[in-house]
Order: sequence, then structure tokens, then C-alpha cells
Amino acid sequence: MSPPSAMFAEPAPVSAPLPTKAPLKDQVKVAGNYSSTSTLAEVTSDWEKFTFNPIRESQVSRAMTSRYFKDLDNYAESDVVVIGAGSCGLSATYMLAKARPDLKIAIIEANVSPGGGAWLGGQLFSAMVMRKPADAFLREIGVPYEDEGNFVVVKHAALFTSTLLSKVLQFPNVKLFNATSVEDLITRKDAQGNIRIAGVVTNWTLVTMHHDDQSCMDPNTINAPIIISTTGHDGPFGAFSVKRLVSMQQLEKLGGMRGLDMNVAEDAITKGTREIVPGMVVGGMELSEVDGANRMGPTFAAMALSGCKAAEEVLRVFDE
Ligand code: 48N
Repeated sequence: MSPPSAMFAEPAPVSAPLPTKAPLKDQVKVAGNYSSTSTLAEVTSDWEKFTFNPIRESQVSRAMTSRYFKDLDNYAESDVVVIGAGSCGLSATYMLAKARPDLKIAIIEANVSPGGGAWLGGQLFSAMVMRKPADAFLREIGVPYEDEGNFVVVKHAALFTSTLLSKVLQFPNVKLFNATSVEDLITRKDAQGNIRIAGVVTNWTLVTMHHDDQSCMDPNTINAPIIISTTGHDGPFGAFSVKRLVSMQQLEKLGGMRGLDMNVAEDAITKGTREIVPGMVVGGMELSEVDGANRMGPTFAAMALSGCKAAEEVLRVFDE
């Protein structure tokens, strides 16, 4: 019986890890007249001759794992951690990364897909409403909208969220760790015994969801001098940090989100975004759970501008 490798004409195993930088174009031998400046039309001009460049599965694995674990190593000490990549967390990250390209910013997002509640406008409808003056944020990130007088409408919430996400992910000083949950907070005590938040405790979300039916699965950690928590209002994952601050007796109790009042809610949450305990700024709907603020329902102006204010609160701490 001939060995499996002789049965399938596969490329010879590669012993040493390949260089992670892209191979020089003249090292890449492919069919047809491909070059690294080929247009899509040229590449797809002759399906008879068409073929992809050769690869070995281990190269794919090494390309992914080498980068992921290098990122984990690099961001193990971050300057800022943002918990929750919803509209508020992403807006805060955008403003921070743009203002301070020297800061290392890690975003920890429990879902595989970041974006939180901002993929749809409300009740699974697609259009997103933002009250003026938050249209200034849409112009800042280049999202088109229809002007309706006191408010503007983005034709699909996903256009806002995907544009903001794309801008955030392009910053070289930002790393998104999605499908990853913050399971606890790292704390430090000062000489007077006061607690300061000093980082986060993380696990892959699928692990976090199975602590009750698997033996002990210890977490990972990220140290950072300041955290922005924007984990949304209460729900299966929501309001994580503020609930944890109550259980570790750093907050006496939660105010609990109140009924819907758009005009009251958006001003209160935006202007109320702040460092609620040393080392932790809370914004977006998570803040409504602390302050007992009203909810605003399907309007997103406060999420964007609370993110802007959260970034300012962090910069103030760094500038102190
Ligand atoms: O979109 P959300 O839930 O939160 P915000 O504050 O960014 O935006 C809130 C907004 O979508 C509304 O709720 C609108 C305005 N409606 C208001 C109303 O009155 O109904 O994003 C929070 C993100 C989500 O992606 C979660 O998956 C994530 O935070 N998250 C976590 N990520 C990591 N670790 C955790 N422990 C965690 N908890 C939540």
C-alpha cells in the first residue's frame, strides 16, 4: 500500500515556520500572467488556465495562530481596555485611537460579531435614527444620512456599524478580541485601601458559557491602567462591569434602567458618562443601570456621543 503522501500530489511538508511577511512577488510561481498588480479582470480572464497559488494547511494554521498569540502577548499589557464593541464602545475606541495613536487599545467583545445592538434601527427595522448634533459624528466617520430637521436617518444601521467597525479595526494601535468575554476585573488597593480597577479577566465566550458544566477552566488576563465598560443594559451579558462592582462592594447598588423617554435619556447618558470608580469609565446603556437613567429606545445619538465623552474621560486620566 503506497504511503498516503504518494497517493495525493500534495506539496512537500514545510519543516520550519514560514516567514510571516508576504513572499516577494517573484518567488510566487503561478499559472497565467499573474502579478501582484494584476487586475481582477486579468485574474479572471481565462478560467481554463485559472488556478490559485499553492498552499499547505499548516501555512494557514501558522498564519492565524502566530498572529493571534503575538497579539495576545502584545496586548497582555494594554493602555486601555474597552469592554463591549457596541456602538458606544466602538465610538469611544475610534475617538481614543485617533487622538492617541501611541496608546495600545484592546477591545474585548463577547460575541463573534461585534456591533452590539446597532445592526438594526429598532424592532428589526433597518433605518437608524440619530438626533442632531450627533450627525457631526456621522460626518466624522463618513456615513451618509438623510436630514430630517432635528434628526438624521442612516438608511441602514449596518452601514453605520460596519463603517465605524472598519475605521476602528484599521487603527494600528487597536486590537479586537471578539468571541471573548470579560469574566472579572483585576483590582488593586491603594495605601488607603481604596480599590482601583487595573485590568480584565477574560475567557473565550464559549468557555464562559460552560463554567457550570465543565471542570475548572481558568481565564486569561489583560492589565491596563484604565477600562472603558460599555456592555449595554441588563441582559444575559449586559451591564457586566457595574453588576460586578456591586458584587465586589465597590458600588452600593444599581439604580436600574428606567422607562423610555428619548429626550431625557440621551442627554443624561451622554453627559453622565464618567469614571464611576477609579480606573473604570462607564458609558452607553450600561450607565443607565448605574444612574437609574431612562432608556431611549431606537435612537443612537447618545451611544455615539457617550463614546466620545468616554474617550475624553480616559484622556483626562492619561493627561493627569
Ligand atoms: O449595543 P450594546 O448592547 O451597548 P451600547 O451601550 O454600546 O449600545 C446600546 C444600544 O445598542 C441600545 O441598547 C439602544 C440605543 N437601545 C436603547 C434602549 O433603550 O433599548 O453593546 C454591548 C456589547 C455587546 O456587543 C455585548 O456582546 C458586549 O458588549 N458585552 C461583553 N463583551 C465582553 N465581555 C462582557 N462581559 C460583555 N458583556 C457585554
